[in-house]
Amino acid sequence: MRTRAAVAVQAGKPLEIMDVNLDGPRAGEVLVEMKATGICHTDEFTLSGADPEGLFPAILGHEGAGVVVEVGPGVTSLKPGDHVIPLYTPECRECEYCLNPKTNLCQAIRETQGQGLMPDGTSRFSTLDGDPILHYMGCSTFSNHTVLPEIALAKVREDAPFDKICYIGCGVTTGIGAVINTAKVEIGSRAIVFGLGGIGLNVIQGLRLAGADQIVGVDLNPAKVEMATRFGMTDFVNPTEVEGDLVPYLVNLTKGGADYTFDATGNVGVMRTALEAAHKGWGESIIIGVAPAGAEISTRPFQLVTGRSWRGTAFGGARGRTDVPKIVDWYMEGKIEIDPMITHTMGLDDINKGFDLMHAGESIRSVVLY
Ligand code: NAD
Ligand code: AHE
Ligand code: ZN
Repeated sequence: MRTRAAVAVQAGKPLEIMDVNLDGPRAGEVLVEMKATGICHTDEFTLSGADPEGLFPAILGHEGAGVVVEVGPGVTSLKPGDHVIPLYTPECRECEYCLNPKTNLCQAIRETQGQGLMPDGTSRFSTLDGDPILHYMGCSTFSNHTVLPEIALAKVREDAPFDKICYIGCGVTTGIGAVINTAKVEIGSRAIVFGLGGIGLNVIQGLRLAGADQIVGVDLNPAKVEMATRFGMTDFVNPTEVEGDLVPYLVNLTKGGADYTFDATGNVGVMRTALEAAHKGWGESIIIGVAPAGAEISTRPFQLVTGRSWRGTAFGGARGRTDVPKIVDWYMEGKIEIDPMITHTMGLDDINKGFDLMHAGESIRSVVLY
């Protein structure tokens, strides 16, 4: 079939909106009509050329929601008409990783996914001239139609609005999951969240759900304060307004260091600050942010010797087919909020405006409506 997509033709260049060819679903695959997709900082990270796995030309986007149009041979858990959220972290329920309760990192299709290909090693997308276009994170939600493996789709309730639940495909689940699944934050904890964007605000929302007593937000952009306060931030720190080193300032503010700190910036200097602002003896620092090719983290080993731990999380530790439908329920039941964080919507033709708003620090989440 022919569909319309925003194609990343080259690193550092705006997306090009064009008609593309899309082959139908093969064995174990599903054709989905996208209804909405969020724009995550990771899309910008890959488009910028900073992603060591970044390949071009590709159709980016990994935060979508849509409807099943057709299923390939052997697909049993989905049928046309089902409402779905694509999963960049699939859940096959069979691999060594899925069978280990310590991780959500299903590896069943990770190798081909990282190469921009479907599990059989080929792409379903091509230009109208027949040149292949690569998939991205196994999702390619910046296309009106896309093909995904069955194991990379969560079936969700049909009364949930696509333009809001698409955000559960990455930002909401990553932020809340980092608190609940990865850190397992206890009631009464003190926490610091670095970066109050689309992910950090959901960490804050997760901390409030978990019953944290103190939720410190750190960001260079004071425009983020209002929204972060609305979601539960108790203290705001702008590093540019702190005299001297940020670490002792934060340690003092949290009465000895935070029980949990979260990096949602992708800046390795911030990651070090986050680790060192965690409480001596027991503080845990969780890395969420994705850092550019070649970047490395460092600290004095003494920081770990004296009881702090450094950890990371992908997709908030969530097992997508199991957990995503539950998070959609939480939203529909009013347990979590999404609507205020979706600050801008646009059509696919204007998708580059969403990236501009992100660069300018003016949006939390932009959502493309098909
Ligand atoms: P965003 O652009 O919406 O937000 C980033 C925020 O960080 C902004 O508010 C910005 O002002 C702030 N910031 C930047 N530099 C800072 C600094 N030095 N100190 C304090 N604040 C600073 O981005 P997002 O969509 O929220 O994504 C955040 C990070 O999380 C990105 O690196 C993204 O790639 C990553 N991410 C990771 C996962 C995962 O599964 N691990 C999932 C989604 C996103
Ligand atoms: N390709 C990058 C890493 C990118 C990365 O860490 N992606 C996160 C999801 S970010 C969503 O917005 C992730 O899930 N990582 C686990 C995985 O298997 O990719 C690089 O550095 O090579
Ligand atoms: Zn994302």
